[in-house]
Amino acid sequence: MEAQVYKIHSDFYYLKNNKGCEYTCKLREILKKQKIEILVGDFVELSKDNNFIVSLKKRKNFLPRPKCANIDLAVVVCALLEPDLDFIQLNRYLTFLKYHNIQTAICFNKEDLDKNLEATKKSIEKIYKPLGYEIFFISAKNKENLDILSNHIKNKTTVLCGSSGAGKTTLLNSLSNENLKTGQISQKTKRGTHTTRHCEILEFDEFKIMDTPGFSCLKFDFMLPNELVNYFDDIKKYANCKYSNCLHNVDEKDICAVADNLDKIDKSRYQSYLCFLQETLAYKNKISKQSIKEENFNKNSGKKVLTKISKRKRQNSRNTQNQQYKNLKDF
Ligand SMILES: Nc1nc2c(ncn2[C@@H]2O[C@H](COP(=O)(O)OP(=O)(O)OP(=O)(O)O)[C@@H](O)[C@H]2O)c(=O)[nH]1
Ligand SMILES: [Mg+2]
Ligand SMILES: [Zn+2]
Repeated sequence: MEAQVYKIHSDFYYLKNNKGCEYTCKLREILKKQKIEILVGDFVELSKDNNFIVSLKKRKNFLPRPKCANIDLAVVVCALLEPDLDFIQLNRYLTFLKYHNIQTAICFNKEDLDKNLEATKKSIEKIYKPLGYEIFFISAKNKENLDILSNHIKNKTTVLCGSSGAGKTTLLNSLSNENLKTGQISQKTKRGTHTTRHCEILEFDEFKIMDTPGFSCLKFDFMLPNELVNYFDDIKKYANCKYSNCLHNVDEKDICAVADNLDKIDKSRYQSYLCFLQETLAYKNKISKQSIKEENFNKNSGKKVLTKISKRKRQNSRNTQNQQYKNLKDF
């Protein structure tokens, strides 16, 4: 029988089939041996006695953070205030989701706290509307403007992403009349206090929604520097530079076409690009060193170096994905 994982807690997997029957299962040893990781949202096959997960069905997509699979829509929730809106963090989520090819909307929450709401809306829409994002301004706590959002998530499996304290659980509670635990913003750090600890799908008549723990340490330490611009449409459209390997981080207008058009690119978007670029450069540096070390080790130990293709060419998460698909096929 097929069922979907809606929660994982230590070694236990909580599942529901399409008739709404619930099961608590463990993983078959063979899946553990094959290092197949089952995520919330995965469709799996159960053993005859319904006590074990025996295989994983092919995924439509997946996210390594928050760990979940088979997502129709990601909604990035960010607070306008308390904590202050952090554009770099927001762009981090958006870039990451674009990399994973997941349709994304942005929900700007806590509009009740913003005294200059109209001006805020204008400046935000100017940046994110041209990028094609569906944008919502809401107050999850006061249940303001939730209609359009609930319409947008109808018949979809939606994952709520965003930093701790943004109001993801409050939003889920308001959309569904649930009463999941929410947390206060710390007076000291002005951040959330990591109230939600697990990823979980909640199923309602018209939608499925996943609450996730907020996290902040998402880094672009899996991507090569020249790839990053592909996830910044607003920068890429000007990236017709003198040298094809330009990383658009030089301040020389006759060399970099992006530098030449900086007045047309939003400052915080370009700042985010430069920030993530540093992380990709650090990654490239790290894997270059590693592959030189490995090549030297192989030479010194008399091993034949079979391939000159260094790890530089590889991307961790895509590799992991391919591996998982390969494991599935091998079943
Ligand atoms: N003023 C105001 N406060 C809100 C709103 N939405 C959420 N909050 C408050 O923000 C705090 C954090 O909300 P949560 O829903 O726990 O945030 P979260 O994103 O789930 O946080 P984690 O579970 O830690 O990732 C709580 O004190 C909420 O009452 C809102 O629309 N307006
Ligand atoms: Mg929460
Ligand atoms: Zn350039």
